[in-house]
Amino acid sequence: MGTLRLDGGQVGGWLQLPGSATAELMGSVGFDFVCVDQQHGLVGDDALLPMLQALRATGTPSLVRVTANEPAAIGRALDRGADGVIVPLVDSPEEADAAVAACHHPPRGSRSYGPTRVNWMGERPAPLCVVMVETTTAVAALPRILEVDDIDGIFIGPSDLALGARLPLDGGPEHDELVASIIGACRDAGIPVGIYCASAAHVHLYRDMGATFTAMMSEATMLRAVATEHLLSARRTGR
Ligand code: 3PY
Ligand code: MG
Repeated sequence: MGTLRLDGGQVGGWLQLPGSATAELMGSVGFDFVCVDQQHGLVGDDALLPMLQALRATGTPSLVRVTANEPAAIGRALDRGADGVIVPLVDSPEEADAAVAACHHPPRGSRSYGPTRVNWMGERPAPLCVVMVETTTAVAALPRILEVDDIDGIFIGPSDLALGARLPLDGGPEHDELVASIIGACRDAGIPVGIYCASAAHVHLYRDMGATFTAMMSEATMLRAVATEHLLSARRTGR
């Protein structure tokens, strides 16, 4: 079983469709981790458990992007055996501290003790708490967010960031500058920093800016792109 690390150029996969078979398939590809997205993906709590089991069977560490910065959502993902969580829309040090607290039992945090599955999974490292910076409010608060104890990583949401900053969704120089400033601040603070990538080219772009980890677009996006490409190619007249 691989250990979840986010500080050394890791490239992750992203799952939005419920199903243990696609989770197992993506786990078999060799990603450094795979994130199951409960915020914008279609994965409810009942589908989450078999997906985490499938990822574990392939030896791939798992992250879950939870629905919201709420202790119940974070606790349910961790009780099902996620190696860490990505918490969306964290705007302040107080919200970041609440996310960290929800990941850890007392004395560090306030996570409730209920080791149902975790009981038979054996000894494991403490779960990682990754908070998302994806609003202009969060960018303004970033220096103070980075001072919160026990944050294991920052994850940038490029689309929400663009919407909030009134920038084009497909990026551009101003968006690049904004992302580079977030990455630079995280690197200066010694905190792993990652970003969601719409293509392999974006992985290279953001890695060159200093991102320590990246997550590639979801299996749903990949499937649709490849299906469309094959259909267009099949319908093309001539060869
Ligand atoms: C964003 O781009 O806002 C994201 O949350 C990516 O998953
Ligand atoms: Mg987002």
